[in-house]
Amino acid sequence: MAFDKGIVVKSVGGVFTVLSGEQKYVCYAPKKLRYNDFDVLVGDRVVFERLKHGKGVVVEVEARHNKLTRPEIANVDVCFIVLASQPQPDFYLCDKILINCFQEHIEPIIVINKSDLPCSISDKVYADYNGIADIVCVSAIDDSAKILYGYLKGSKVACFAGQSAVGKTSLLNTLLPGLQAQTGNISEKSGRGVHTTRHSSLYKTEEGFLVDTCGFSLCELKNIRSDELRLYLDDFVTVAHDCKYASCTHTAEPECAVKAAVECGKLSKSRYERYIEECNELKQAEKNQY
Ligand SMILES: Nc1nc2c(ncn2[C@@H]2O[C@H](COP(=O)(O)OP(=O)(O)O)[C@@H](O)[C@H]2O)c(=O)[nH]1
Ligand SMILES: [Mg+2]
Ligand SMILES: [Zn+2]
Repeated sequence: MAFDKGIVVKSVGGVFTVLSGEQKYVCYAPKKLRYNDFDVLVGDRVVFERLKHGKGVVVEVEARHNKLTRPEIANVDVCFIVLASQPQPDFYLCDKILINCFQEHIEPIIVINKSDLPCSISDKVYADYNGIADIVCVSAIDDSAKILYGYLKGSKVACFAGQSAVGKTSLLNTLLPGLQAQTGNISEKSGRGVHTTRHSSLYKTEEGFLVDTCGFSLCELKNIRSDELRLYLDDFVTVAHDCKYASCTHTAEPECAVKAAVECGKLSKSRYERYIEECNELKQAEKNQY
């Protein structure tokens, strides 16, 4: 028997396309691999038994380092958080995606798209996010977006996330010339509707892989408690060592190093204000649970 390793790039009705080297195999998975968490997902690294005629059987699913729910996809390494000067950036959403990336061990890259247009947001983006994530300026209508391939080196898997109309689909089309997904403002509202019924696939690029559906689940905060939110903001965590209380939430506590850093301009004030708002939002949601 011949065993090979590969990555699941497509899944439709229990048929998995596994890419191994340059070769694709049409694979099935025995039932025992297909219960709950062991279900085989796009993005899974698998061991499969090679059969004749390009077919195979998945025999093992490697441990996942994360799993997104919308789309259902395993082992996402990188998230391109797309912003543009048009439509006006939603930094609040950007923060949420960053928090989710931190929680899911995904490397966030802030992508300022539409840099062919007069751009007024890069100063603001650098002021808020410099040191938290890499920041790159690109345009989906020229070759500049190719710089994003660099983040996929080592067969990494990347998805796009961000508000509607910033150019996520356009960037995908630029980076995957064969894909030609629909651009515009087609029913992408909150990611429900058309897009959830579609199957997500991985597309191999010159370097790693791109997910063809945006990471909608990265746009909402889930499973994070208001008093733990502070632990998911990298820049706050570094400074918080000097807070008087180890459990300081940087709100009402005395001798708070985070608040001091905001006062003296070491931490972004607007980012702090959004943190407070997110905290309150989570607190409210916690209250509503009871
Ligand atoms: N000028 C310019 N327009 C862009 C760029 N990227 C996307 N657009 C336009 O912005 C609109 C929304 O793009 P789309 O890719 O559908 O955004 P999505 O909702 O984030 O997927 C479309 O009209 C695109 O043609 C860009 O880099 N430069
Ligand atoms: Mg789109
Ligand atoms: Zn504090």
